[in-house]
Amino acid sequence: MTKSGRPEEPVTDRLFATERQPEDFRFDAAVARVFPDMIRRSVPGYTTIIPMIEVITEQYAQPGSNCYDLGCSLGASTLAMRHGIPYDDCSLAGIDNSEAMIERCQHYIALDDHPLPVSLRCEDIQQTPLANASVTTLNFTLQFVPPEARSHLLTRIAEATRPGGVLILSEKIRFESEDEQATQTRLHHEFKRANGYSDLEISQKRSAIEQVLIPETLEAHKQRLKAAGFERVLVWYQCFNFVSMLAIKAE
Ligand code: GEK
Repeated sequence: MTKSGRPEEPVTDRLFATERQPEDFRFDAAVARVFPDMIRRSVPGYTTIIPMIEVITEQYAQPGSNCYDLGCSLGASTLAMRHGIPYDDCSLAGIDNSEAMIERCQHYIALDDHPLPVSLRCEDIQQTPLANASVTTLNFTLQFVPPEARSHLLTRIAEATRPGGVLILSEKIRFESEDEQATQTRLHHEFKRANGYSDLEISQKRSAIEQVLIPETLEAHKQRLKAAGFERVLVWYQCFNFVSMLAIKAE
């Protein structure tokens, strides 16, 4: 924080640029500080997905409903939802269990002058109360929830969703075929290289994140979303091993 109480300006992600002791990745203050740069240079399609969350929200938000951004980080997807919601009687909540993220997120929400109030909650999305939802977003967050807890969370979301409401689910995925897994992973690493990450940064980040971010196949996601209570699941975006799905509850 600066003396005026504002977060320091976001900076270029160099967290893995020098050799470091292996340690699991955490969403701490150092990560929160570089997060806008880190996610833009690491996740293919992120800069397309965010504005499309606004478009999708506009289509599926329902008057008098609640909208949730689960794992909101610094609020990029929360702000997209805020701008997409066409009703002033909706409520919007951004939830993240990283204090460092929520603290900075408050600042970004305050800088945005849209009138719809946003409530930010520093909570675990596995326990956070959900009700009367029309649009819920999990933009690259479910992948950090332990796999054995994912069904329960998705079932809670589906139960809390109104008829015709949706879940936007973006995830890093893995592929059944070893060949495809190797090719898509190589292309993702090339994307990171093209965005200025060195081989050392790519390999150290990979080791730090592999026990924390557990990707699953597209088929596993689709089946679980349907079992959780969504009628239809469609992929609306894919670039390499990153996808975004729209899960729709029956009318
Ligand atoms: C964006 N959606 O910019 N409870 C609450 N938050 C969690 C949990 C949990 N159990 N597990 C992880 N998180 C954002 C990007 S980042 C994606 C989301 C990434 C939070 C974690 O603290 C982090 O802020 C976020 O989920 C994942 O559109 O870093 O690849």
